Amino acid sequence: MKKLFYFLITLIMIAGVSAKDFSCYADSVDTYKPGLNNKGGSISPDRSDSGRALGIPEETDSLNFASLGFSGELILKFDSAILDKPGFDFKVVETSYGSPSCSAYPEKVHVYASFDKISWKDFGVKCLDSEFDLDGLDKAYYLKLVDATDPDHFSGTVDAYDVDGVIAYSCEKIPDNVPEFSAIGMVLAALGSLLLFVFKRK
Ligand SMILES: [Ca+2]
Ligand SMILES: [Ca+2]
Ligand SMILES: [Ca+2]
Repeated sequence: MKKLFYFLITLIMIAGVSAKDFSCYADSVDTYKPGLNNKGGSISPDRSDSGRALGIPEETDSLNFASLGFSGELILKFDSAILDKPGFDFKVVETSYGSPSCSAYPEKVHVYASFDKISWKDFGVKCLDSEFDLDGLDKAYYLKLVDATDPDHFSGTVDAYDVDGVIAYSCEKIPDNVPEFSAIGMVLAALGSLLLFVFKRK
């Protein structure tokens, strides 16, 4: 009976600290090589701050993005890898004011993912906000976004695909880091500890 009780307490505590999937966002900029605008000029500083592609995408009509410029490139690094789970694994969020359709405003990006920044999985070209499935690539620490916008589709001065940020739907834990506890997990762990304490006092 005593052994069974200890076993149950252990189970509760394991359930309490077991890792839970969590979403994450790009942590750092590895490479930013902005292209030019469609008139051959440089992208203005307020539209080429690559740090604006990091963290939680704001998803607002504001200067929340880094423009790629035509044929420009951005490599984003994740401290904890994006994992391949069933279905889509990450979403690239683009900023175009008023959220136009792709046919109305065809800003496009060629997306690649990599575990080691040496070998890249190619996801092809997508338009505006787009979701991606790692589809067999177990995990990815790097995403490479290369502008693939056709300047002939635009009048006025434009600077191609604007990266607000990336949402990874499931990320691995960082080794030697503080584990992420789910709220219910923390309650279970506390309950397990309390039971252990009370039982031991008897
Ligand atoms: Ca997947
Ligand atoms: Ca845009
Ligand atoms: Ca942003």
